[in-house]
Amino acid sequence: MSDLKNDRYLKALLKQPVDMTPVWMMRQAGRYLPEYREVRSQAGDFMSLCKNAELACEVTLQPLRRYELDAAILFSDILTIPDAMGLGLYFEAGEGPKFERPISSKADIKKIPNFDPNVELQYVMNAVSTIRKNLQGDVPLIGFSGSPWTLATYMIEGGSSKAFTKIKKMAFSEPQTLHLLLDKLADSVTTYLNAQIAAGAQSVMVFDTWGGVLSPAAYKEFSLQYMHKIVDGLTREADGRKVPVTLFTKNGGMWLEAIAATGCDAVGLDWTINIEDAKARVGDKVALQGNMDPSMLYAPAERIEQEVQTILKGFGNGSGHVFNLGHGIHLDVPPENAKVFIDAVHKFSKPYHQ
Ligand code: 1CP
Repeated sequence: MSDLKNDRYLKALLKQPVDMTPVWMMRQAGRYLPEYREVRSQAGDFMSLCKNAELACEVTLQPLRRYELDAAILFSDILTIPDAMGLGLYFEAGEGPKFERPISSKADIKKIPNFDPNVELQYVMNAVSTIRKNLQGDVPLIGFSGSPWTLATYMIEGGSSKAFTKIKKMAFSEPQTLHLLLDKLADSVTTYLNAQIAAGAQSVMVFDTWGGVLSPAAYKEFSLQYMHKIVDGLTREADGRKVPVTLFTKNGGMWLEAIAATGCDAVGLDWTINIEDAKARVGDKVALQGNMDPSMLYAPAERIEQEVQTILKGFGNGSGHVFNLGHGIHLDVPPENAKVFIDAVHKFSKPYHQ
């Protein structure tokens, strides 16, 4: 069994007793930190940073040097899978991710090559093992992937989108074609996450950033079904410890019961639902991760502390809560405000664990 100096993040995901509520931040490594911008400019472009295990490790550890975080998250991106599928990922300055060869037909999907995560995505596994080694057991390492639906939005739209017209057109006029792609993605995500676990990830999270743009029926058909398939195929134990799985659908508050029924260990919440209501609905089945509005980090220290206390009170006594933001930290947040947030979680949560 691996020795961890701080395992309260893994314990909370499994609803085992902890001394205080663990906390980490989605996108905790990134452009709001000057030391990240420095390494990023050294590396050149974003993908070169992801492909250099030493530098990816360095930026993963940066937020842990500043803050008392209870977990580290692999520095990489969800779009490594479509890149390995040959779509030609690139980043245009200020424009976010783009693909040279987006998917538009059944023929395109049939042409997608099968890939081995330990070959085409070996750079990710190198980053995982390098980070795990350098963490020296301080805190657990989270591995991650995008959900099949979220990955498919980028692959079909050709980049970021607001209305998702191309993928929805495919979903509603040619559903079998989209299912072919989603099924392939579910298999790829499963082997990719299992490879991350084999390389040293101690917990995994699936980011379904765009599942919430679907109707309830379409969400179940095109997103949740495939996340369920992934949960069923994951390695759930490594190094003599459980490997907890977290599913996060942004804007998925309406569907918590269905998400919890997949057999995942934890459900990620954005800020559009009260954690107290979420706990009443699914808290006997799964742990909850979340859920402060990331924009609260623009507020004065007292307001941030007040919000942390409100959310802690909403969850109430006992284990099963991993504190987080409801989505990624904004890139213009003052780094000292993130410290106020993290310290407040630890400071104010102790009474709930007595
Ligand atoms: O310019 C830069 O330095 C690149 C910005 C950047 C960063 C820091 C991108 C491009 N990706 C990342 C890292 C990243 N992406 C992490 C690292 C670990 C950490 O959390 O610290 C993670 C977990 C992701 C996951 C990711 N990428 C998601 C899911 C989570 C979420 O925020 O919703 C999504 C949707 C992406 C796509 C993506 N990659 C990059 C950007 C700017 C985007 C978003 C584009 C969009 O809004 O559509």
